[in-house]
Amino acid sequence: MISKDGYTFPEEFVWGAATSAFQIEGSVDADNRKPSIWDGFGLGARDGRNACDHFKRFASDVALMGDFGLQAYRFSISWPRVLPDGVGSPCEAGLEFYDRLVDACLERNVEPYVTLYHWDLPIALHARGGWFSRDSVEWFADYAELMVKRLSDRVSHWITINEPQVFLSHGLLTGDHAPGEKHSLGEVLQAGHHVLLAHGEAVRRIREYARKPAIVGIAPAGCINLPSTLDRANIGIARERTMGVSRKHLFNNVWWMDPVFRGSYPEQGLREYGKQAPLHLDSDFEIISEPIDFLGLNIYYGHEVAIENEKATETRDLPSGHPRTAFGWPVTPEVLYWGPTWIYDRYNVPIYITENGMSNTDWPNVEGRVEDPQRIDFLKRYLAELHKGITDGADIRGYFHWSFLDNFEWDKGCRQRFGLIHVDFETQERTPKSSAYWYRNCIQSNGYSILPED
Ligand code: GCO
Repeated sequence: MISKDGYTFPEEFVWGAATSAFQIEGSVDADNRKPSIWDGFGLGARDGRNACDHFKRFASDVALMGDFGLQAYRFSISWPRVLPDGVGSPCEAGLEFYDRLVDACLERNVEPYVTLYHWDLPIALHARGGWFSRDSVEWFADYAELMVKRLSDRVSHWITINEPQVFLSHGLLTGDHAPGEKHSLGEVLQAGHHVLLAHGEAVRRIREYARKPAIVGIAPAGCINLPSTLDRANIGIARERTMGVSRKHLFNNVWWMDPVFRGSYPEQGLREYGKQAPLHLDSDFEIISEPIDFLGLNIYYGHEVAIENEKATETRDLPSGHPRTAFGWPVTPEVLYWGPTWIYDRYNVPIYITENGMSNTDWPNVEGRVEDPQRIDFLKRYLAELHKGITDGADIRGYFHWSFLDNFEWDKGCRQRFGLIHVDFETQERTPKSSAYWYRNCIQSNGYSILPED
């Protein structure tokens, strides 16, 4: 139990919330915006067209962020809104939208954290090979340069790429996300190499063109394995799995972080992937490992690992009554202790939790209020574990709750509600949930209020 005396998060700790362009903006046909790979894919063609109508309602949404005390807001730029063809002539109206969004944030003392790529690849670039083409490196770097030149007099914090593991795996291996293709692991790892190169080139452009000192990061999302008991052997195997590569999938941490922070793919990963490993030039890693300032971690839940009969087993099936979110994800608060702790120990770079949250079956009650005690309990438990990680030495600089608004959850449409603010997608009415009031107190007390009531 955390003692109340002197309990705080670090003085400069940043409390925020996160969204992404395609999940909230809507107005997919505004001005000269052209489609992304998500516009015509699955529920993107229906629920993504309006989403939260944020393109039109951004001013009142940012006012809500200010009312609820957010210190920072992580949002992404819609690449096809500012560069309809992905490259070439920018769309001035699209750029002006982000000018106005950033200005609204600054007016409410909400620090903007800008993600450059949150999955909405312009369809025109997909048609030219997308991430499979090594040209994607220059396409993305030119886009990054455009945005830094436009916003860096007011924006200091930049995140290049959100979750390469997820958009590459779901989009190009299993096909349940846009563009809905099924390629070989080797082909997708080659595309992943181009994504890492694009990250590095973008970092170089940010450093070259930023009009005030830029603080740059990347936000991968790998699997965190959890020890089923706290004995050394189980902790050891959980750490080994969390910091290792499985040839079965892309959802690991080190394959995507080692090139950025250590300048090479991990040896164990090269052995695991074998012939599937991407072709690359040695000079590639000079680009990919262009120094950055922080590592964003998107962490929601973990899988337990145990040693049984001297063999590590992934005990996926927690007890059937174990708390789960509306998505069916297990509530595993300790993931915010073990994940940042092990990852910080390997890379020793400042960490932001750039996403953490839960989907819930929220709706307004007969009095018109949206009560979400589960999300409040979720926050108390996860933040207590995060605090323990900080106390044990991990340099964790901030926490962005996913998400500020209920929004479009990719292949699930708008059914999975992650917001602190409820959105009625028919009327677009916003209703702060009880968790939004709780989170405001948490921010105002720099975390003190997460402590269990006496
Ligand atoms: C992700 C994405 C978000 C999701 C969120 C809930 O982590 O998958 O960054 O866009 O909406 O995580 O699944």
